[in-house]
Amino acid sequence: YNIETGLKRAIDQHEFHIQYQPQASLKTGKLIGYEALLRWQTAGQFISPDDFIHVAEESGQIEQIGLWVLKQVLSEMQPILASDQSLSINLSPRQFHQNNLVPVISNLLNKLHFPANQLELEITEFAIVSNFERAIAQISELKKLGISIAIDDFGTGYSSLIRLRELQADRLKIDKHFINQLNKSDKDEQLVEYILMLAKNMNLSVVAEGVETQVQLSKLRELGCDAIQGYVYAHPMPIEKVLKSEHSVL
Ligand code: G
Ligand code: G
Ligand code: MN
Ligand code: NA
Repeated sequence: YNIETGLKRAIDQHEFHIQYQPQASLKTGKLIGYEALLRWQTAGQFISPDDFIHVAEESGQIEQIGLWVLKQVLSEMQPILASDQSLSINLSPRQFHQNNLVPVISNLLNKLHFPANQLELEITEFAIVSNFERAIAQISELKKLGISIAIDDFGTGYSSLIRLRELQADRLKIDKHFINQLNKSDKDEQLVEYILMLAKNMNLSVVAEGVETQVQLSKLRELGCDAIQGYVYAHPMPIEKVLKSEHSVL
């Protein structure tokens, strides 16, 4: 199966949909927002974004796909999202560095009446280090619109801590690899502790990703982490389920 060829038809054939994964505050235990996660089902099978995003990134198809995601997520969540909740959307490196990204997003927010201060864009460390000067400028423009910025997969991308300070990001998302190792590896526990200290020092809030167990949860609480996302709270779910669900408190 050729992914690039398949992707050419994916939008027109309605093969994409979005799932939403709830995030909870560790202070209040309450739902604070959702991350939008792209899903592709084609020829009867499910293909993971891990397997197609990089293909779309290299072929350039990501610009069109990314635009579809933005439109879809902002329009379907606009009537649903409560005013104290946030919505996070992933941007690939190429999409993030796209020239017209800021005006495109600005126009979409206006047209769809989506409040900019409830939108968070997730950018990987790689997108930042691949062109640091441009990343600073792009983030600064997005923030002028009122949008928040999260650094995704934090801890995997070797971004320099000093340079992190220049970025004006709002949140760090600790990669699930480190969370998975909590209570298995002392080194990873120290690393998580260190990331939390660093974040506090820079006034960044922290979300731990891929939290699966109560043990991880209480460890993160003890370490002062702000929020979590993971199967222990909720799995990614289709919009119909977001509409119907009454969210449990952690
Ligand atoms: O939800 P899942 O584990 O399948 O996601 C796998 C990876 O795909 C994650 O790293 C996630 O950031 C990425 N991803 C999911 N949806 C999107 C999207 O809409 N755009 C981009 N660029 N990446 C996405
Ligand atoms: O964008 P990012 O790389 O952060 O994507 C998060 C990924 O983690 C998504 O693919 C999502 O489906 C996945 N995920 C969410 N919660 C859990 C969890 O508790 N455990 C594991 N293993 N994966 C998770
Ligand atoms: Mn993400
Ligand atoms: Na991540």
